[in-house]
Amino acid sequence: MSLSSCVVVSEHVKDAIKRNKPIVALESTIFTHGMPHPDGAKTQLEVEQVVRAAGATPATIALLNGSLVVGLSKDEITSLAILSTQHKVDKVSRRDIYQCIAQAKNGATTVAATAFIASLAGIDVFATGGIGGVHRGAETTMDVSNDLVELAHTPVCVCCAGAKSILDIPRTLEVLETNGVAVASVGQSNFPAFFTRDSGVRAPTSLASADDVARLVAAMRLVSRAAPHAAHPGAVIGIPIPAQAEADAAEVEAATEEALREANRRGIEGNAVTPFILAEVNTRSKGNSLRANVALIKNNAHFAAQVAVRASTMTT
Ligand code: PSU
Ligand code: MN
Repeated sequence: MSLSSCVVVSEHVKDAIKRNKPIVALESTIFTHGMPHPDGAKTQLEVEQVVRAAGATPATIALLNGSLVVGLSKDEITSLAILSTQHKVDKVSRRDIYQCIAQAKNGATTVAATAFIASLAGIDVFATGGIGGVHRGAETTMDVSNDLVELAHTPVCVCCAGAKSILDIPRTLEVLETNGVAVASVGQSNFPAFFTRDSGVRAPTSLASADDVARLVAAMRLVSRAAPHAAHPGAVIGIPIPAQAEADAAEVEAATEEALREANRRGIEGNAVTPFILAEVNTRSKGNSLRANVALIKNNAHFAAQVAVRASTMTT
């Protein structure tokens, strides 16, 4: 193991970095642990296409044989998805990275691990479905996603559809505030709720367009450059799911309640909670949650690509 094999940036991403072209980082847990097979791999390849069509370079991030890879190829995305059906892909958040490298394993990166690896490669615009957050009942379980901690010291702008209603959204926003993370909703005053457009909770800032978000990214770059040795927080941008793709809130809520009870009954814990709930909600909503999930991730990828394109003209 050497430093050069630790972080591997693929040729197309290297080229985009060298030429100061816009790049959008994409995570891998969403398609290995967040969606059933083969929908996950299919969606990921389509999401990459959405990014390209909007003029940016997609960089899907994962650990392959213990290397941190930035910019998976189509074949690598497909084979990671297949390996995950054989339980040969770990869900990797920050705490799991060392062990995954040490054992030369394959790992699908969460928002936290993806943001960290993206920032190592100098990429600071990132699209995903939803971020992890404070779980319901966290006042006793203390289940707070590592995503919220990583974003406290990693200046990456995460474009997402908010946080799922499986989470406690007001407390998630509280912890983001505690951690100094910039939070904004797009086109409305309330933070979105993943499957539905409105969480009922006001976002600290509301921005009108990708242009406004690009200006925020430019400011984040400026501050990071002003104090290069300090840690800097990132940003979470909540983009509401398109109205025509919005799920039936009552149906998803009922499915979520049942899934949470089932998780409790089966004693599901730790990093298995989020994948379990996502799968249960999908089954119980008869695929409606998956359809909404696919639509919103593509919408976020399109938005993030526009942000990356605009931001690349604002900073050098
Ligand atoms: N939320 C989703 N889909 C996902 C995830 C969250 O709607 O796939 C994944 C992301 O990778 C996120 C991770 O970073 O779950 C959070 O897991 P945990 O709650 O264990 O921190
Ligand atoms: Mn957790």
